Amino acid sequence: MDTFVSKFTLILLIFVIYAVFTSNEDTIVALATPPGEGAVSLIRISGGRSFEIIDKVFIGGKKISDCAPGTFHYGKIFNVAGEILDDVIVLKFKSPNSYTGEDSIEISTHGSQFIAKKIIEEILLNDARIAEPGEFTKRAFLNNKLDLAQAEAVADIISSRTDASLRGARNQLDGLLSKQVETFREMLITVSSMIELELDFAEEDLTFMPLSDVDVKLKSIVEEIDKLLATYSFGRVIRDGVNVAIVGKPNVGKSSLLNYILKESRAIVSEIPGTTRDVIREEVSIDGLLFRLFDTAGIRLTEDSIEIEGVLRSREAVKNADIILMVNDLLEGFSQELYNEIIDLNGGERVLVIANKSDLSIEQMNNADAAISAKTGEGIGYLFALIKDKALGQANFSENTAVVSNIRHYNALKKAKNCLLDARKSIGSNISGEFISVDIRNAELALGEIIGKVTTDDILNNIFSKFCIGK
Ligand SMILES: Nc1nc2c(ncn2[C@@H]2O[C@H](COP(=O)(O)OP(=O)(O)OP(=O)(O)O)[C@@H](O)[C@H]2O)c(=O)[nH]1
Ligand SMILES: [Mg+2]
Repeated sequence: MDTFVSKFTLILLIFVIYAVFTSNEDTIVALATPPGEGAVSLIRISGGRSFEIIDKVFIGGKKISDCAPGTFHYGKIFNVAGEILDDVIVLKFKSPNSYTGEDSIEISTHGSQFIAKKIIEEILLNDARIAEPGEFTKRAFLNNKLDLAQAEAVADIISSRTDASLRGARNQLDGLLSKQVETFREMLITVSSMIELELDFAEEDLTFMPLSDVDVKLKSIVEEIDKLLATYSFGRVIRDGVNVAIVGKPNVGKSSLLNYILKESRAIVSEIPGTTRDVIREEVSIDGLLFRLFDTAGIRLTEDSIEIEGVLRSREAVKNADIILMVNDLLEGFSQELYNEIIDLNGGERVLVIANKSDLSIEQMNNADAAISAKTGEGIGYLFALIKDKALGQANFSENTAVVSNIRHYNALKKAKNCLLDARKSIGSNISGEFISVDIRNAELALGEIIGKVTTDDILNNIFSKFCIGK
């Protein structure tokens, strides 16, 4: 027995040592600034041998390994042949007080891609390896500097192009969503522990939490999850922008509207119907929101094979749009036939009916949501207010509200909600506590996926491979 135990301990020990070494053994390096010429380039090194490596290539006032953490040092980087590669500033971070949580070095060089490449090559010769995309952030996650939702927010911050998307990503990086999810998880863990405790003491007939109380708790968590789920349409819009398809019959002024919004003559405008054949896609930021506009070919029956293809593409644009601007010529009136077709393609919720050319007539068009003139700009401000309202929905959003903007988080929340609904159903039909607690545990696991309490390599690789190298 003893020998078995000691053998087992030995195997365990070897396993632990192996795990520790393989997880943190690699010291990684990458260029953190975009490739190309600039004022400075920043090279990042992270891992257990960062200080040892920098001491081999850098000569300054003193050895970096002897310097205090959080200090920067001027000096020169040399190659193995003893040639100077560049004058640099080296910043020292000591674990755990760094982005990755590991010992790290940042080297600021002159902003030349060539110099950066030479320095990185030198570092690679000293037993570091090139970082994979997102590996610095992945290490930050693995070292508990960030949870998974926050790590994803880092990617969103980098890619954000509007005030709204930046604010949304900041909100997530600051941990608003994570905190909410964590609260739900803790509540669920408490509830399921109570139920499990009760099962353990089944013979004593003790009650730790009556099922009616459990049900009340689950109900309130489901309601809170519903509130979070409801922020998704809003969150997605602020993160990804709004796809707006401009559609209508030929010659109603779709391209004129696009040009007016862009303040440039982007699409050809003519009095000949059937001018636009392709879908023209442009982006514009209005009031801090990103709009992706799609000007399309006028929809009509035609013999012209190119125009037929154009009309097919118009229909495709309708299908993929968040908002459809159905443009009508005020003088010709509303096209019921086209409206029906649009509803068939994408439902009625997303359509705004527009009467264009209001400068030509004082007539009103029944059932128009907005009357505009693509020539004078009249009514276009109001139109954008409508578009924004429709796109953002009724979300009650303040700086301190958690917002779901990522489909992965949305799906996990839905999964959690469904598990809780199953648990409530079981409570309602007096099914054994074991089943109830399994559902609650599953809900808790689904929530754990959001912040990375439960992950698989696939999930992590999928998330971090979307980052750039050096982040
Ligand atoms: N007066 C007036 N004319 C307009 C207005 N909008 C468009 N037009 C004119 O209407 C004609 C058609 O405009 P376009 O913008 O090319 O129309 P379209 O819907 O893109 O047409 P297709 O690409 O052929 O489907 C042009 O002669 C424009 O100058 C408007 O608000 N007022
Ligand atoms: Mg056009």
